[in-house]
Amino acid sequence: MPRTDVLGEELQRQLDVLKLVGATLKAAEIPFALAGGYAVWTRGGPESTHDVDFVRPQECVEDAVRNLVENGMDRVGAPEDWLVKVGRDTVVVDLIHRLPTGPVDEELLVRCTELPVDSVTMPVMSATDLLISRMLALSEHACDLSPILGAARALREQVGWRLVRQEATMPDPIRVAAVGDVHLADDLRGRYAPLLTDISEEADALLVAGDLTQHGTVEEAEAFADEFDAADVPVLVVLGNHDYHSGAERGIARLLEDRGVTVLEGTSATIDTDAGRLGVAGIKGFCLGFVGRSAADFGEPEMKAFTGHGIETASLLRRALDDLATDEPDVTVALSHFSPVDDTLIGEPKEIWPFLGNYRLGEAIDETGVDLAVHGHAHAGREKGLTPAGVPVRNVAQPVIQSAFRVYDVVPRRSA
Ligand SMILES: [Mn+2]
Repeated sequence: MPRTDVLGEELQRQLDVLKLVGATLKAAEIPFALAGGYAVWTRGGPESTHDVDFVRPQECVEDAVRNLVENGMDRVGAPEDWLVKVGRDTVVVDLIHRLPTGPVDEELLVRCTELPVDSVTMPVMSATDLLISRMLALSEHACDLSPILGAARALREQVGWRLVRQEATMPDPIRVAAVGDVHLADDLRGRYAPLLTDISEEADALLVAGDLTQHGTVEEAEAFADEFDAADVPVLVVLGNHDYHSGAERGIARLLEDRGVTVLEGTSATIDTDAGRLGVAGIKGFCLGFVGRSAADFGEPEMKAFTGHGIETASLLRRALDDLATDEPDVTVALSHFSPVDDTLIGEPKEIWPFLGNYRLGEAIDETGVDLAVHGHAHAGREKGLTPAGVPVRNVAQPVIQSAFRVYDVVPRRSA
């Protein structure tokens, strides 16, 4: 039975035009390929009654249109910045030079295969490219999944799914576990270790946002190291004000480093995970307050020292973040003890906000491409906040999160 007998009239009219276009471009030796619904149909997908779509490089547009007009087609409408339209009878043909994946180029055409389209053999876009283009064309305003699902089901064995996943889906997040203000001392031994044993199933790294100890003694730091030894992911910490209380902060840092914990103080570290490279810049930070209600670098030397230290910690954080950027992390986290924003302090008495955070830390975060800011210190604050530029901030003080840690998914920014 000739194929035409089983096809609808509209489909046959479109196929006739499609074959005319294919044969014309082939004869004129213009590089092209069949695209869109008819390419899917040619490869075994559901029938299409939409427009007829072809792709061809932008530099061939005039050549293609001239040849098609000489062969009985008409220009339709004005050219758009990604296609020109030609037509015959009621059938409209899109000649596309830019797909959602980018300009139609040599590489795309090389990936096409020659297939018979109702008796005319012509290059047809690869199933993988077809699917990726369709997925990337989805938007908030055009989100009909049924044609994609129909195509995906019919062409599943022709599709390079790894490429689809790579090009048309969100990358896997890097999973950052965090807690702060664990205030370890001998009385809390045995409390954390059992909860950290299998943390690698949930997270790629564990950040601790300061106040590891209660009174800042090396013995307490040892209790911390013993408990957090149980974590089977890298542990990165900053110290908090409690860890400075006994003047033993250097001894604490040394002990922790000896026990395999990374201590950040105006420094940064990177960790390569399955989902990409995690960069963490850390600083204890200091008091200062927030815009319009902050300590001023004015008056007594004591006041200048207080303010100056707050300002200095912020510039150290900024420098650490700048240095970190040269390691090209996929995801950047700023870790501090003091809060970079007042957003997460809501719940704390306003009178003490200047002692809980430092807006200059927030400015450093906003100016250096940070994806997530994590802090502690505000035991009565709230977990979630934002910097003025919209960077998510998480107050992971243990009394706030009420658990051994919280895990945050941070998605790598897509490399252009
Ligand atoms: Mn604390």
